[in-house]
Amino acid sequence: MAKKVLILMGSDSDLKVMNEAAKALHALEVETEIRVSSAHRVPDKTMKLAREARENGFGAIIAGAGLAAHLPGVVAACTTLPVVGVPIQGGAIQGVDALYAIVQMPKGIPVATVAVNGAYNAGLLAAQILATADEDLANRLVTYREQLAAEVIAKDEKLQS
Ligand code: RP5
Repeated sequence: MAKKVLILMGSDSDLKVMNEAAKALHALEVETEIRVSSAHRVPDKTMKLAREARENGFGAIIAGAGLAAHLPGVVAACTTLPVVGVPIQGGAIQGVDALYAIVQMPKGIPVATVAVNGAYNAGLLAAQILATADEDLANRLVTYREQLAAEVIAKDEKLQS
């Protein structure tokens, strides 16, 4: 059975950004589950979601958080599934704090970090991870890349006309 992607976020205020991850995954026909679970407000729930993710059919986790963004690291500590972290823009320094918190994981517990608000790329990266063991998904990713290339070529041709 095809693996799903668990999309976690620290607050429902992150939802607008994190929906982009679901959008990327749904376009590639990957099933998702979206959950709000703060690492500091509901730590036990967060750790349970991460610990049970593999047995619940997930092949990768995307975790988005803002400010002192420890959610992706806590999630990564509780599972050996690959975790993609999304720093969310906001607060006094507009997500630079979240970026540093997520990208600077100490040796041993990695989190693959995308750009501030880079949830769409997080979705694509999670799909690419699943595609290492799913040839149909790998083919859909090739089609997506071909569409991207065709769009750039069409824009260039329009400029020349
Ligand atoms: C983090 O704090 C969340 O991920 C969110 O980005 C930020 C603000 O949360 P709220 O105060 O909007 O719930 O935990």
